[in-house]
Amino acid sequence: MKSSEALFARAVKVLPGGVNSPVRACGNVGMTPRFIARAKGAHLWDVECRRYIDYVGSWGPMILGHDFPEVTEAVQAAVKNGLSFGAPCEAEVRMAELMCALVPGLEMVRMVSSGTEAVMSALRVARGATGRSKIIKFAGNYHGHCDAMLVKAGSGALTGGRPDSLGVTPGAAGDTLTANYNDLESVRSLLSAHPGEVAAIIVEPVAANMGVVPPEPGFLEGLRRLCDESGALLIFDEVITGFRLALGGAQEFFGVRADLVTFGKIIGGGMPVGAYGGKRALMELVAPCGGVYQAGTLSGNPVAMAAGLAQLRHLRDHAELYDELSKRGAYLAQCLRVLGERTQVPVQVNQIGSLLTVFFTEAPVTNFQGACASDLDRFGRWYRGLLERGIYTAPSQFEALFLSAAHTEEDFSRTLEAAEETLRQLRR
Ligand code: HOZ
Repeated sequence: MKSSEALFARAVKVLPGGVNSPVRACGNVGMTPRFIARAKGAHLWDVECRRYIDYVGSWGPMILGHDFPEVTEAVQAAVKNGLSFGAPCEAEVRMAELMCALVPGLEMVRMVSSGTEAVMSALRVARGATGRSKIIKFAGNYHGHCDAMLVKAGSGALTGGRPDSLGVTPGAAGDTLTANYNDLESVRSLLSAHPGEVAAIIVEPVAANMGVVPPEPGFLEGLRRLCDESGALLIFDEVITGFRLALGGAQEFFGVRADLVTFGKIIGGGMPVGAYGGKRALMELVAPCGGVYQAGTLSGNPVAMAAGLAQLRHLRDHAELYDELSKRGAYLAQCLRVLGERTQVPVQVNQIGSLLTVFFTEAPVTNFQGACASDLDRFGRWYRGLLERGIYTAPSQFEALFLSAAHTEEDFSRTLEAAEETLRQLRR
């Protein structure tokens, strides 16, 4: 029989760290990764046929669960007509129409193949539109791995303890300014230190790559105001929150409008997709309409579009799912807090909608410093304890747990049982 250990031993010889994306290597939680053979609904099976309740959901896109029939059938039908044309197809028009109908303020959208690509392109549009160079980002926010965004980055960069990457030149990072999440004053002082120079403020409207840290009341509204006053554009990176927090993403959820929005994997239902969009006047700057160049052979790929369309249509037609997911998220978070008290392990459970993170610290986590105060040794033991008990979560303190519509009450009670047993072990 195959084993994850044997596959990993082969993998490290031919893939850096044995993986194609760092966090999943599981090194920081003192493990080697499980190799996954298949997935269905809320469950994953590894190559040794062990079953797990999945709270990673491919890092967000599987909001309806794995192998969701409408999505799988749409992919199967599309595949029969060809895998890639490198030419326009009807599905990409339908996809853009649907996204513009569902997302507030979205008038035009450009499909790309990943969230990283979406962000780097949106930044280029912002610079092209304003004629300015500097970008403000927030410590612990993660916007993919384009050079300019690997400054105090969250997610895998933070997990590996290197929020600033090697290989990024001072030139590429020199126009990136870093503010503190949930701290408008830090943004104001950067804007006053660089008058007329800031092209955009880019933010994860709910930070989910330093663990989940929701915005404090007034924070996003304040960013909107500061952008309006300074002439900078506001970019919401909705790679995680788009179509997850609400059908219209964080803009709908918080009632704050961004100028440009980036999307990622969720709009592909599990296929590799991203997109960026916004007001017509901004998006008409993109080639071939305007002078901001951006291109991609796989952009608008017919199979990825078919998967994404099926998922977004289902979400549109069953929008009540969002309330249900939020209730389940709040229930799980509350139960975990109670378990923390019962077992006397200090936990902070941050939750919003179907996103959740357990931090191991006494103080509420509202920013990067707070997230970094979490006890990482405890987190590692927490991760391993859950995994041993069949619960598959992100192998990093600085990522989110994702709930899906496929999780059942039985999944939750098994999860809470595993959580209680694990927390009791953490006390020692
Ligand atoms: N670190 C990324 C999620 N925020 C991707 C992790 C992966 O796919 O391994």
